[in-house]
Amino acid sequence: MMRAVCIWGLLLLLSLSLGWTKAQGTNNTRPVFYCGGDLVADSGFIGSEGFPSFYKPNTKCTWRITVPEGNVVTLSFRIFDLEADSQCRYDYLDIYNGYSNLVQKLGRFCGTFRPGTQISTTNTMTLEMVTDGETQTRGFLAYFSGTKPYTNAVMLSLSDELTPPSYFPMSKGIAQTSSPSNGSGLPQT
Ligand SMILES: [Ca+2]
Repeated sequence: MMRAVCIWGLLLLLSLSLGWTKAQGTNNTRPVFYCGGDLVADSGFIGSEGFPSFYKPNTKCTWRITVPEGNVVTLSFRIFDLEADSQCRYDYLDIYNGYSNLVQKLGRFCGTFRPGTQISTTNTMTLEMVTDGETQTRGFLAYFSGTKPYTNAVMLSLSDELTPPSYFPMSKGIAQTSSPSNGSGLPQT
């Protein structure tokens, strides 16, 4: 009887300590960014190795994003800071429309100008970051999410409609004719 109690006590202690260590592991909310990897999720953050610390020289990191089947990958950059060059010859980030670097390239990016939102046509997207031996900066931080293809189409067409047409300037003349001018010349005494 005494032995049974001891075993149960031991098991309880064991499960508590296991639960505690597990909680410690998951409580760490700040994500750690590695050089490449497979990201399979509905959504999440992706960043250059060691972000927000400076990235490393002479590296080539490849990330593959996979969102649920039937969705497309929408990638929006929060921070972008790679060594600047007009032709992105030194450090750059390539984004591919699929699960490898052999498919259509959506773009090559470098410098500090934040790229626009990247959207794939399937549920996968590949990012490849290459750095040379000199000059490192902060790198990038982006948020990816799986979205329905038609949602993106609606959003894009909406944003087109909301953009005011540039061929219709708001001239000052129109504003002046609409301002009230009645009562002028008639003193209220
Ligand atoms: Ca560099």
